Amino acid sequence: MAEVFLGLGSNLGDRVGQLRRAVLAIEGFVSVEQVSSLWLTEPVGLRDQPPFMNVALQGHTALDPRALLAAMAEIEDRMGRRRDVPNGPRTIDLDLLLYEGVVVDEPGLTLPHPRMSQRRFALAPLAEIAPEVRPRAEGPTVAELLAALPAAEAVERIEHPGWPMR
Ligand code: PH2
Ligand code: MG
Ligand code: MG
Repeated sequence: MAEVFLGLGSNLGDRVGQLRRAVLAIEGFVSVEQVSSLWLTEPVGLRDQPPFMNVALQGHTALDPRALLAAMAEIEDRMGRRRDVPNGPRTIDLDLLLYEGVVVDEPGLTLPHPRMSQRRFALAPLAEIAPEVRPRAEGPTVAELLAALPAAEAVERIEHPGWPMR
């Protein structure tokens, strides 16, 4: 079993409900051990869209990275994710941030996630559950990456009656 870290985001419709549904679906193929708080985050990239809710989770899986990505994409499809606007609004976005020990850059598979080190909405939830993890063996920890980010887009940890899920 490999340890994996996923980032989840939603900025359309019932954001918390969709994040809950996504975690339940992910549990079909990842043994989920930790889920972060909910973070309310300012949109990055395409700025003129609703605020996101982002979370990170950690678990173990028997799937290899490509099979895991395919299973994640199937959940996105099932949950009505449309892919018309790059970086645009989405009901659910599931990103594979880290897969234990794998550093790779191939068509369709880049690990660690190529933009996670620049994104506060990915690092802030991840730092809650995995501050000491090093995305690259000799590189900085998640907490160090987060501390090194310029203060740009706003992120805020929020309390919500539907979170944590259990
Ligand atoms: N995802 C994007 C683009 N911009 N901004 C925030 N705050 N959160 C996201 O998850 C996000 C984003 C593309 O996947
Ligand atoms: Mg994403
Ligand atoms: Mg994505």
